[in-house]
Amino acid sequence: MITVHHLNKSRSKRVLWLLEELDMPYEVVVHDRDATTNLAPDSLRAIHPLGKSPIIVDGDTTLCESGVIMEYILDQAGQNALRPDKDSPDYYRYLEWLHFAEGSLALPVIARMIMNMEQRAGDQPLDGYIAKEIAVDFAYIEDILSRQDYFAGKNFTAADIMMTIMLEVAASIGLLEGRAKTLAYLGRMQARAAYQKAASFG
Ligand SMILES: N[C@@H](CCC(=O)N[C@@H](CS)C(=O)NCC(=O)O)C(=O)O
Repeated sequence: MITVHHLNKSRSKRVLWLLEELDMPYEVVVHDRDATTNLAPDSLRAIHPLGKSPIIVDGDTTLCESGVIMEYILDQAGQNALRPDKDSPDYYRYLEWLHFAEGSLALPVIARMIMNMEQRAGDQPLDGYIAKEIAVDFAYIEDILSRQDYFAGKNFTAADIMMTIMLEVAASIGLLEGRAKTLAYLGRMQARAAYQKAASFG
């Protein structure tokens, strides 16, 4: 059985959400962020040298990186639920969004969040880079969601789970203001029963 090492308020909600959507059995070990630094505790480093969440353990396999973990779980599920068939025209669109969440969107969103916390908004050249990335990325996302219900097309996929968690962070620092389609999409995702079960772990 898969063990999910879950850090509160973190990307491991993606993994719990996916397992809930697939109705797969799993165990959860909860790790709490350090109250002062907000970083992961040493208990996560004991599982994997990077000490970051999510981490899963399944028998002899220990994996980090949420996108890879999503693919691993979908392979274990042994069906093409929650990702398009490989010969579908939506397949590479699905992979694009699955990777976009961490490969493109995470850096400007997380950097902006940290700069806001440290009251360093406006520091150049980083702030200029972040502002440009955020403007381009969220205009693109709003356009896609004005034309289709889900990132990979007509169906809900694991790419929606990857994207939603980063959109939540973006919403929490006001980056979705005025993005009506993106906000409506976020509300629909958060209303899913499997999302709510995952969110109940904190
Ligand atoms: N790209 C990685 C990012 C992992 C990551 O940065 N996780 C954060 C939580 S969202 C973390 O563990 N932070 C605590 C720390 O670095 O101490 C993924 O998608 O899994």
